[in-house]
Amino acid sequence: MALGRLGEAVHASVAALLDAHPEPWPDDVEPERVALSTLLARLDQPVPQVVAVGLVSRGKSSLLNALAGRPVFAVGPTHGITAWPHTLRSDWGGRPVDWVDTPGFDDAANPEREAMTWAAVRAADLVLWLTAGPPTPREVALWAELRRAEKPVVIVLHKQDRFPDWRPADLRAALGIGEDAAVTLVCSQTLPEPGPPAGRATLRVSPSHLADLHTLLDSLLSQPLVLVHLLVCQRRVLRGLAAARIAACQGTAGRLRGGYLLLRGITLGLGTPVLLGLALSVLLDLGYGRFLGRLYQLPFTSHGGELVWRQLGVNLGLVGLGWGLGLPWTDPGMGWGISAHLVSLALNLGGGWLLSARMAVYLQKGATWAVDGPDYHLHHLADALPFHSLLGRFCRALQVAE
Ligand SMILES: Nc1nc2c(ncn2[C@@H]2O[C@H](COP(=O)(O)OP(=O)(O)OP(=O)(O)O)[C@@H](O)[C@H]2O)c(=O)[nH]1
Ligand SMILES: [Mg+2]
Repeated sequence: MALGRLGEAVHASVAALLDAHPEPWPDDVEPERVALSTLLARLDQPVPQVVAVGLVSRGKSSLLNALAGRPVFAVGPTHGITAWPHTLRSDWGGRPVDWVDTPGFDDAANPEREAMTWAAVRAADLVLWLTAGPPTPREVALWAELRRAEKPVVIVLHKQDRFPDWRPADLRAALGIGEDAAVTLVCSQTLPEPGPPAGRATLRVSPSHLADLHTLLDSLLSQPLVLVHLLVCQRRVLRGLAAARIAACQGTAGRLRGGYLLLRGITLGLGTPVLLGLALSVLLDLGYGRFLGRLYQLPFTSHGGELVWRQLGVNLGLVGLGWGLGLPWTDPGMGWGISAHLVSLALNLGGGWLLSARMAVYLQKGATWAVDGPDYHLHHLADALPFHSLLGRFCRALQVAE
């Protein structure tokens, strides 16, 4: 699917979701709903938001000044110069981009700053995580937290003048980042070239110190970062709604399962002829799935259905096995005649119970895989993006990480 058409399809699907869902939204989904409507509005004229994060004094403000081409963000040698997030819009190869500067995560004297930085991360489409030299324990923990934020991340090995031997492979090893992880590492430094007259706010950074980052951003900022962000957010909303609906329907779902198992037991466990048993097994299993889907208001999708289909097949096998145990060649003298019915009953109830568990998991996981759903769109988007690009890898990794 072409990117333009994909964007339109995503827009329509998200708008329909926001319109269709009756108020009030579940409390835990409400923040994501607000984020989703903000992102939908941003999609009309997408300006990517790039946030720089890291511990204090890693050079976040210096780097953003260099990228924006203006000394706008305050810089200083002491910790905690940036007190709250600031945004600056500038031009990148003819396209607008919003650079967001943030306070350091580890400003112990001002713990509220960390929360502000996480809020900026949640709102951003791309994260530049600045590190300088070998990671501290806080940075190791931070990597795990950043991964959970579901953002495309560029790790910047900054201050290369001070740590010239500290290379991406070293940081990968220190943080345990595999080659297949959806993250890109680049080296940079923004130490101004010597010689600016004292007291004048100048910004003279050698372009070669930022060359790799420039090349990477040239490619990333021309890709649909806002669209991907919107899809990730829609995914969280749909999952939240599915979980809330499933929790609200627990009582009815339990009764539905009880009725299904009772019917399975009565119709299949009492010496039913084999062909009738096989037909009834399929009808009961599919009928149960259909009712459960309606109850949860979740679609039947192609995603993750294999386990359910396999269980359906296993259940047919169990009907055959139960019937076979009741045949005359089994030894009636050992009381196997009655036991055969009990075994057949147990087999059919067990198969039914397993199917009900698998059906619930399948429906919940499939909540985002409908034809106009976010996982379906992310799947197509990943195909449309260059295979090795950070964004393409990010889209694919989201679906593998399930
Ligand atoms: N050696 C070296 N110093 C740098 C580099 N980039 C920035 N600095 C210096 O590092 C110090 C901190 O830079 P900032 O840009 O203020 O760092 P920050 O991460 O925004 O700091 P906070 O806002 O306090 O969290 C300043 O003295 C910068 O001049 C670099 O590439 N190499
Ligand atoms: Mg700063």
